Amino acid sequence: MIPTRSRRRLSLSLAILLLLALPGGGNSQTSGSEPPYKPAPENLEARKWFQDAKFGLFLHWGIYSVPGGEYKGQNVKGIAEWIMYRLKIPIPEYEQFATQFNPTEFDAAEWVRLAKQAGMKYITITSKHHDGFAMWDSKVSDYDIVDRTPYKKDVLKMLADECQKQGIKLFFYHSHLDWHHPDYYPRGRTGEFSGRPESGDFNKYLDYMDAQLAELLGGHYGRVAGIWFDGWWDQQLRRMKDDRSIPATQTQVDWRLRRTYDLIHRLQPQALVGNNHHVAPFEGEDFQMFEKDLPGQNTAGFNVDSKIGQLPLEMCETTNDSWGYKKSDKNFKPLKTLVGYLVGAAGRNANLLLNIGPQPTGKFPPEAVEQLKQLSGWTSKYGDSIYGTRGGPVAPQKWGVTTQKGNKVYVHVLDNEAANGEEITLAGMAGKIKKAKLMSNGGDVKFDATKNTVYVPKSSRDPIDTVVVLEVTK
Ligand code: FHN
Repeated sequence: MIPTRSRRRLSLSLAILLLLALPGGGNSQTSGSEPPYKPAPENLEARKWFQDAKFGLFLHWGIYSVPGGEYKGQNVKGIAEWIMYRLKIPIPEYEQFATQFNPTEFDAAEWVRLAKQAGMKYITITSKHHDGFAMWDSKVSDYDIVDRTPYKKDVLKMLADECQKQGIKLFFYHSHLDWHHPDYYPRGRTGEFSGRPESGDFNKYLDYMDAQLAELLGGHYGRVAGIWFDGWWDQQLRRMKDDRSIPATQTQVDWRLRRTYDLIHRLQPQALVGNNHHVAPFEGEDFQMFEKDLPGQNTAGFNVDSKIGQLPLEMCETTNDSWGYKKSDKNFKPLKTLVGYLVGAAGRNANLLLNIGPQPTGKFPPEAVEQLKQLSGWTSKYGDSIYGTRGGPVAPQKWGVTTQKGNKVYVHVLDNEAANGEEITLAGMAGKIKKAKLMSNGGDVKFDATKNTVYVPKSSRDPIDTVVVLEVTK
C-alpha cells in the first residue's frame, strides 16, 4: 500500500526514525505514568498570543474536494470530506481522485490576503484528513500531493511561505484516524469499507504518523503554530460498544499521545497541541477545542463528554454545512450568524476557527469570499472589542455576552428580542461603570452606576451586534 520510494526517500525516512529515537521518544503510554507536562516558556507565550488572536481560518482541503460530495450519481449525506466512508469507496477507486486533483488556480497569496482582510490571525489547514492523503511532499509515503497528482506541488509549503511573508501563523490539522494506511489496525468505528487488510501493526502506523509529523515540524515549513489533531474518537471504546459504563477516555488502542506530543514540543516548543477528542484535555495539550458548539454547550452532539479545562479555548464552525467542499451545499450563513459565533466565543473566553472548503480548482467558493469580505467590514470596525480581550465580567446572557480588556468592558447585545427593554443590567460585575459609549459612533449611552445598568434604546440597536464600550472602575 505504501510503495517503496527512491533511495533518497529511504535515507530521509531513516533520518526521521533516528530523530524519533532521541531521548523522550520512548514508548510512553497515555496511562499517566509520564512526568507532568511542563510547557516551555515559548509555549506559554504562544498560548497568550493564541488567546489574543481570537479568530482563525479553518481550511478542509484534500482530494475529496474533487468529487465535492457527488460520485457515480450518488450524493453524500452531510459532510463531503467523508465521501470515502459514506459512499463506501474502496481505496484503489478513491485514489483516482488524486489523479484528477489539479488546483491550477491556487494562489497562496490570495488565500492569506483574504484571511487577513477578514480579521483572521491564523490559518489551520488539513495536512492529512481521515482519508490518509498527505497534502505535502511526504518522504515516508507517496500517497501525497506531489507524487500522486498532476499538480505535483507542495501546497503546504507554498502556504507556509506565504503565511510567513504576510505575517500570519499556520497550524496543521492532522488526522489520527487513517482510512488508507494498512497498519491502522485494529480498526475503529469508521473506514470499514475501504478494503484495508484484516491485520496490521498499530504501532507501525503510529511510527508512520510520528514520522509524518516530524516532516511537518522539521523546519521545512518554518515555525508551525500548532497541530490540531482529530480522529482519536475513532477508537473510543464507549462509542464502539455503545456502553456508557465505559469511561469516555478509554480507547481500544494506545494512541501513544504523550510520545507524539513530546515529539512535537521537542521539535518546536512553541507549537500548540490541541486534540479534537471531545473529552477533557490530556497531559501535553496546549489548547482545547469545541466542535460546532460554544464551550459549555452541546447542541451538535459532539460535546457529551467534554469538560472545559484550564487551557486556552477554541470553537470551530462551518461557513456553510460541510467542512470539505460540497457542490450542492449552498447554505452559506449570513454575517449575523458568523459574527454571533465570533462574539459568542470571545464572550466565553474562546477563539473562533471558521471553516471554508476550497474548491478543487484552488479557489474558495465565491460565496465564502463574499462572507470573508463582510467579516472584514465588521472586524475592521469592531475588532477592538474582540482582539486581545478575555471573556468579560458578566456570564453569557440570553441577550449576548461581554468581553474585557483592562478597564474596558465591551457589552455585545446580540439578541434584540431577548434584550427587550432599553435596560441592560450587568449583574455580577465587580467594577462600577464610569463611562458608556456606543462603539459604532462614539455616542454617549445613558447608564446608572449604582445598579451597573446601561440604557440602550431600540433606535441605536444594530441588528448584527450592538457594542457598548464601558470604562469601569477596578
Ligand atoms: O470527522 C471530522 C470532520 O470531518 C471535520 O474535520 C471536523 C472538524 O472539526 N471534525 C471531525 C469530527 O469530529
